[in-house]
Amino acid sequence: DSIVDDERTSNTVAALKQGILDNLFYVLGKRVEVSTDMDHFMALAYTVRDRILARWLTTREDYAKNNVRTVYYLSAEFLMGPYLASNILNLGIDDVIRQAAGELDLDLNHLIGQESEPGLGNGGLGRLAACYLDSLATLGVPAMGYGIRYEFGMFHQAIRDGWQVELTDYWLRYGNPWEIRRPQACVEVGFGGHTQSWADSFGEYKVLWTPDEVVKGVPFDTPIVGYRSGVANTLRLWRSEANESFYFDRFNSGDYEGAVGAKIFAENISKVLYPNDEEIRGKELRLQQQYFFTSCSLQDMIRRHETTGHSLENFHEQCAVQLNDTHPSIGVAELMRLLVDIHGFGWDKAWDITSHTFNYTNHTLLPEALERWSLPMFQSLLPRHLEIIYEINSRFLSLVRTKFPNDEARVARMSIIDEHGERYVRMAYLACVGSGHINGVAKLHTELLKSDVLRDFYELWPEKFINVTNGVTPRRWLAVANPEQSELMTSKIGHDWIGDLDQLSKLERYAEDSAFRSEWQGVQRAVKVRLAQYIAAKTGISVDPSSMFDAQVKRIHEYKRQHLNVLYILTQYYRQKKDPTLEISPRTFLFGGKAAPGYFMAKLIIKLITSVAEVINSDPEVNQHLKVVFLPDYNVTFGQLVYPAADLSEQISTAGKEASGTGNMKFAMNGALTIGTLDGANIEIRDAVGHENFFLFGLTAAEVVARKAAGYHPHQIYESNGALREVIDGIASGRFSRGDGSLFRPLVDGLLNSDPYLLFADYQTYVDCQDRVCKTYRDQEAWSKMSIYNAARMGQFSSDRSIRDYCKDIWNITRFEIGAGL
Ligand code: 26Y
Repeated sequence: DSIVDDERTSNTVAALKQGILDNLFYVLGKRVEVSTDMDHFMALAYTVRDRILARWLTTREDYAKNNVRTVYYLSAEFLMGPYLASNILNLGIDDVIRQAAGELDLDLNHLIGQESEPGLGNGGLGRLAACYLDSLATLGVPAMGYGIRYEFGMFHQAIRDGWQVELTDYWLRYGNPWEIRRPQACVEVGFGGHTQSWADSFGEYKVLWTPDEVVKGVPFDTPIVGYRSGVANTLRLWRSEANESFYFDRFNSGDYEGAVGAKIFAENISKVLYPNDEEIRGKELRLQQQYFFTSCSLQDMIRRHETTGHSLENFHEQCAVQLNDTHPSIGVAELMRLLVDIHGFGWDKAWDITSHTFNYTNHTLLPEALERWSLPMFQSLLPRHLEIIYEINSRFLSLVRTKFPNDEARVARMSIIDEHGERYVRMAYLACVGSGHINGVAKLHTELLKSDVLRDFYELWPEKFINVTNGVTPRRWLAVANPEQSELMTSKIGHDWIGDLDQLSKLERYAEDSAFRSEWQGVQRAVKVRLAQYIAAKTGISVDPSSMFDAQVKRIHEYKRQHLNVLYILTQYYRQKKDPTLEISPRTFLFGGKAAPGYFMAKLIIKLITSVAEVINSDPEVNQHLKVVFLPDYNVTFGQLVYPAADLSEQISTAGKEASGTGNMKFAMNGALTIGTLDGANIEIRDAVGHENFFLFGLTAAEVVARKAAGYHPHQIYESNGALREVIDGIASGRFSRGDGSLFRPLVDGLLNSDPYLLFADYQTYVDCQDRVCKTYRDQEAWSKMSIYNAARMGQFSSDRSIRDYCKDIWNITRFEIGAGL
């Protein structure tokens, strides 16, 4: 195999050992005697990267040679997680690496633990992008991810006095061994300024945009290795830097403040990830970030397209651009600008290319998460783009008028410019108008897009709408995260499931095999012991691995209802206090997740969890049965520990609010049972694993709407439900806040007076369902059976399936031959 077999990078144990030692000396400049764990991690990471480079370059050459249509995945977030273990698995060099490390007296697992993850995303949306890159490379799809190389990623969360405290994430502190800076491929991006228009000598309307600021985008490339596919695609992240000529011009003319200001402006753009999900704040810097990386990426695509000898007229035939939510949707206007202003296309031709290039994935139904930018801000930052958007809008609204005559209300509803009050640009509408396909991320979500959020667009263009249910990569979330379960599965059905998750169905017959079930239980136990040790080390809390591990890990949000979980915990607590002889099955409630720094209620929910934990964990009357743990700083790395160890997965959002969820899939694949509502992908998971293997409760999305329409009165539920009243009164009394009755007042009052996420409406069915969970868990044989059926039936939730769907239904990519034979 020519691509890996030169002496320096062969995969023999001897060559790997030599590689580690060479990298330690020549790259890190350290002698073995004084090297640290971090040095060893770095040396190993470079040694693995050395094994990636040949196939990375070969992949690129193969794509160029074969003239392939390429997918460009534009995302403001890529939550990649640590690379080392995943790269080792995907390269298929686990055994030799482990041996080479061992012979150098290095513990591979310990080295893997040294890597600090690039937290360049908030949660679900960013992690989905990462899973999709893994699947694209695994399937050999010509693809590239484009995003921002934030200097500071998602903040680290500490818990002090029960409250969340945010700490800076300086993930680049020790350097990043996976990336390569490519200064020769840098591009320029303008901001602000003004436009001038004139008619040229042919009478054509021309526009010149003169920006106030020009910044440089410098690409940093990271290889994305496919699972045993021989392919390595690229994740290209842009860093903003000062443009030297701009800087020196001002400096030389004595404008020192201007020079320094320009430098600060430029360097600020890729400085930090906004830690808000699902709630927009019209911050100018955020729009700068979005335009910056989108413009860099489109310019880069055009350059690549032209250097491979293609005419820009065929751009849309060679390039499929996927918009990961509206964050890169300014790209629609930017591609028009590039084609019309820079490359001299007429409007109609440019629009034909643009509208056949983009596709838009929507990830949310929450109205507060739909991005809008105020016109004055947009105008001052992107004056030319606003003109273009007006033109797009005016042509679009003519179409609406033709299709729906005499319906000006509809025209106003659909306008890309929201004329109400302070006037805004509606980015989701720009994305819809500029895209060939619009997709939701689970069946219910797509249906709700069509009937609700994007209903007018569905009525205009029904053929644009399509569902692609999310998926997650079984490489990271099973093979890497859960080696114990993976080995057991492989011992029965071989290892093909890693690249073809439908193979897991071969495990079904083992559900009825009691010998296999006891092996399954042994594995689960071992994984739980591993997590218990970690919890003890991190928090000092000792948890019992034979108790049920009940986990809710995800961003803290009212719609996700972590506080509903707390209401159940307190219900159990009161039951136990009243009757200490009550036999309740021991449970460990695990929480993890970050709150957006400005989201007061989410922070108060964290404080509620930690306050309840303090009381319960220190009460000897209950702490034999109940433990509550809030694990600080939940991230991908920690997810890899918790998904495998959970017995029960909490997916309890208000129906109609969670677009899909992906944690639900990671848990179920790892054999956890789900307690959940009919929301997002829960519905499809339940259908796949069998209704009898899923704990369902709660109102449906339609019932939620009806209930609110009929007038919802949470206070009445409180009055009539004694157990709920006791819990709410307990929280309000200060019993869990050292006597401070005012602390949780905002939370309690919010529930009593409005309860927008219907916790009270779902409370009793949730408690009843939890009681069924307890009863089932007491029968370990029955539980294991259900657990095995869950794992065995999760094939369709592999991101490989999602990516095949995108290829077939959206990107029109049918060829997967690149690299497949390598
Ligand atoms: C506009 C800005 C504030 C913003 C930033 C991040 C808005 C939204 C987000 C992130 C959204 C997100 O993570 N959504 C989640 O996407 C997952 C992948 O599709 C879904 O599984 C999940 O239900 C959805 O909440």
